[in-house]
Amino acid sequence: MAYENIRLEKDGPIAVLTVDRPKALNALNSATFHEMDDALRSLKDDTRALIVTGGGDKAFVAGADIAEMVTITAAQAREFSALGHHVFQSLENLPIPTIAAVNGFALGGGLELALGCDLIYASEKAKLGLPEVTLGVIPGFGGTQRLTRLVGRSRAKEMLFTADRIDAARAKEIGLVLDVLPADKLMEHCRAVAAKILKNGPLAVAQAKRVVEYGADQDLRSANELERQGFAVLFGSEDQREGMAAFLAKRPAAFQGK
Ligand code: CO8
Repeated sequence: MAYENIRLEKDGPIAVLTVDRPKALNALNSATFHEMDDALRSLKDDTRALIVTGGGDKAFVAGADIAEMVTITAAQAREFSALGHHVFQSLENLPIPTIAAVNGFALGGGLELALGCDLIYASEKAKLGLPEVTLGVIPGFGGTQRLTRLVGRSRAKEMLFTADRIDAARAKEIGLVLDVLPADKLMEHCRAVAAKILKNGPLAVAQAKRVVEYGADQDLRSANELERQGFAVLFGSEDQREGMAAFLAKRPAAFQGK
């Protein structure tokens, strides 16, 4: 599939998905979602980390495309919402670490996109918010739920009700972004984090992601059971033998992802 609204670039084991409609501040229309869906499906086993960012120098993603939504019916809104949910859920389900490099405005659907990633880093220029109530709607791509799980109900409600755009420093303060970088260092930082993760056992990283994600929705006992299973499964892998043998031999591990 040829892409008109996104770019997918490979840099060794790291892929970078850029939402690239700078004239509309990278707003997410249906075509963009379909391209993102295709891009996520196209990732092969040799991609071991994904960075998501926005094209141009102003926005990560300024939301769902308001021009596309202005006249849609409730049924079409349900469809559009389902499409966004599907794509962000696919992102969350990837067995590799995903990193949002929030390089500018991350509003509405843009913040929801970042929330679908495992780790969120922001540039000093970033502004984050959920302005949907100013448009007479609410987030429709998982934002009400993922933001609440990340920062707690009270802060999430504050952002949802006030529609305030917060800066990156404030977003870090409330636990929404992990770190704030100068604009020209953001991608470098995200690549460095990805590279650090890539040194570790890929099956172990995937299990860690899986048990955190699935466990977060469960009671502690069930979640701990998931951890026990994930832990045990890894003892059937060559990576576990290699990781522990390398430690004892005082050499770096050479993980194969097997
Ligand atoms: N959708 C469509 N076009 C957009 C969007 C958007 N979300 N954001 C910006 N644009 C366009 C502008 O219309 C403008 O186009 P043009 O040059 O043709 O007039 C261009 O991008 C540049 O934008 P501005 O001139 O407004 O740039 P400023 O620097 O003055 O302002 C802002 C930047 C503050 C980011 C401003 O553009 C803005 O407020 N954008 C809208 C932000 C917003 O409200 N986002 C939330 C949208 S709703 C949503 O994301 C979730 C809905 C839930 C989905 C449910 C499914 C049914």
